[in-house]
Amino acid sequence: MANSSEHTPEVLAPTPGERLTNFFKRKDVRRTTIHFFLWTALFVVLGLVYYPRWMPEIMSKEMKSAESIMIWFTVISAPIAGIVLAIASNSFMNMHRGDTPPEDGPAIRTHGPIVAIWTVGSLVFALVAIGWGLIEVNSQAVAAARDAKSAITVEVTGSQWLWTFNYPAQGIETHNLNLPVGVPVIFDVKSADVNHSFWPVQLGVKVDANAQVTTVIYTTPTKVGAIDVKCAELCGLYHAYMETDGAVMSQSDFDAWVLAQGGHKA
Ligand SMILES: [Cu+2]
Repeated sequence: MANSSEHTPEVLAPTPGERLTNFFKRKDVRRTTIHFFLWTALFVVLGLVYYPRWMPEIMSKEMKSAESIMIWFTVISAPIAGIVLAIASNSFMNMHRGDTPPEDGPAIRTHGPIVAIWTVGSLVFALVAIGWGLIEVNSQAVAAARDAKSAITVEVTGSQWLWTFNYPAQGIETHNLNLPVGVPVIFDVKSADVNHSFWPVQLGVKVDANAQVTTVIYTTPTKVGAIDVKCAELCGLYHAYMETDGAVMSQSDFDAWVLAQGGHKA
């Protein structure tokens, strides 16, 4: 009697390479891949070319660093947005063309290598962001210690819904944040009531304003120009209106402004 296996056609499982080749032969996959490259290119161009134009004016080293990380994270995350938008846009066009949806493949949430790639990838992103931040904060602290003698101190108080700036060495208190260019500034930040967050936008620093503890941030304005000061912590009904403005100006303009406020040279 012949072995029964001789009569049963053997079905060979495709190798991983063949599976991948077959996958990219599918019309929907090829279309989605083209969409993926288009979307990714768009976000890379947005990040590298348009982001710097849309960002607020860079008026300190800290703001330059903040801009750099935003640009690079836009570029790094472009392929991720590319995948999601490619699937969405191709599905939308399929619907428009009246194509039937392709057969659903096996679920990938239990696929070891894919889970490993996205877990490690996310971890690397998070570690880069944390490392970048720690290096930047540490370099600020080092610079603050180095420049403490020449620095100007501004005591910032947030209250519902107003910013108040006290310049102890100059003996003035105002609601507009004016600073001399090129002089390191130490902001001692606190709150008179609820939690706020002090954010002089163009200077690229931001810190919580708490009632119980004074927080300190440090920057050196590098450019003359207008600055916006906002609150970046939801603090009640008029949080959105808790903003003021100010300017980075030449030392002589700053001295004249201090005198006009009734203060004196430090
Ligand atoms: Cu607020």
